[in-house]
Amino acid sequence: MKERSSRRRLLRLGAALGSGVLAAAGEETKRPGASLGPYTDRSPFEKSARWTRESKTPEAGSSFTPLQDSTGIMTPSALHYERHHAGIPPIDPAKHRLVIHGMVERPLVLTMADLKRLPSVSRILVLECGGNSGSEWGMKTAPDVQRSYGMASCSEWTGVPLSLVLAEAGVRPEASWVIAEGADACRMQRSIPMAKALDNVLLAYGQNGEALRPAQGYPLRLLIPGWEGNTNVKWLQELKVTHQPHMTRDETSKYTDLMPDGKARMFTYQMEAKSVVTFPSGGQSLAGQGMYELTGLAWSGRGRIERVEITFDGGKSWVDAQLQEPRLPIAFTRFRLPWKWDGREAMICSRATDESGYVQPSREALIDVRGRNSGFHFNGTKMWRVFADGRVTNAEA
Ligand SMILES: Nc1nc2c(c(=O)[nH]1)N[C@H]1C(S)=C(S)[C@@H](COP(=O)(O)O)O[C@H]1N2
Ligand SMILES: [Mo]
Repeated sequence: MKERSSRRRLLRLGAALGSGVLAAAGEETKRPGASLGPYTDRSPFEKSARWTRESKTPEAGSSFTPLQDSTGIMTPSALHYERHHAGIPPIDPAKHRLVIHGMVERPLVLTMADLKRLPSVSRILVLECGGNSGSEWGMKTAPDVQRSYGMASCSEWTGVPLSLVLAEAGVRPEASWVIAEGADACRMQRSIPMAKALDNVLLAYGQNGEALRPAQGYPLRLLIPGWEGNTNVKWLQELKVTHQPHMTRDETSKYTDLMPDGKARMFTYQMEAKSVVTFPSGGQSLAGQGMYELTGLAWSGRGRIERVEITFDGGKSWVDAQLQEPRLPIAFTRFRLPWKWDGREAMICSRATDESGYVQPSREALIDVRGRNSGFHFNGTKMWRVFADGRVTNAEA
């Protein structure tokens, strides 16, 4: 009882309960409400939405998950980020085929019905575009967490292990790569090393308890745990087994890292540990001093998140955040920390460590090593500045 009353005083929230408050709220809801529906939408009061980046052609755009509004670790399918190079193809699943050929003993043509008869697996996994946070390399960083870190989302994916289908086709011993191709207009292709293809890749048809969304690759996509989004070929129609990579557009001119010495890193598939504070974050504002819950998301392509540290003073001192269970490998991990804001300017940032011992670098340390030529694979930390009037911006603003 004592503890409860002291917590009350700490919060100082809410208006006093006067007569009429309950009665007024009651009037609108006394009549019968909306009826049942076959497929529901969220409350019309909820406005959280993807932000879409303008591109030269509308079918080659990206949309970003509103991480600032997210709760827990799952991304609703309707808010999953989208990235496509030639629009969303309208595919009838009854007509869709997956062809597996090349250096195999038994070439296969599989229907969706064939695939769904095979043993399946479900995994909660983060998917992140290799170009996520690309703006952080530049002098002018994006103003909020959605635009700077929002090309990452976390879903439960269901599908058939690729290793199972490859075993069925019988991979020849001299084969070392699988070339995946999408059925969209650009016929997007990526080369996947055989070791990864046989490890933990999914031919996914399910997302968050239902079929994939059209934007996510309906009816079939690759899901390559921990690897840059681009390799997760959507609308998957072909797997060609070969002895060399195809050096496709998206692994030569794009998704490579141009280093300061002019050489480019290629096939940098694995996404490194990353984290970002989602509250307080750029564009938000604090209502006044007192208690808040600082929160954010951390993830790593290498496995589990082991630790997230928070600084409030621009990196001079760090404290450990609480990690919400379950901490799944290669999934969003939610972190939280109760925070009493004293009304003074603060510089807030998170730093993640994954189970391999890898520590997320600061933006400055990353730019020191990799230069500024690269648009891809930015995993540096993100500093937010809280002003005395409660406004929050990125530190560079
Ligand atoms: N066929 C095909 N697959 C594709 C793409 C595409 O344009 N076509 N975009 C890739 C890129 S760049 C990313 S980041 C992810 C995005 O997946 P999502 O739209 O489900 O978030 O899909 C990848 N797979
Ligand atoms: Mo991407």
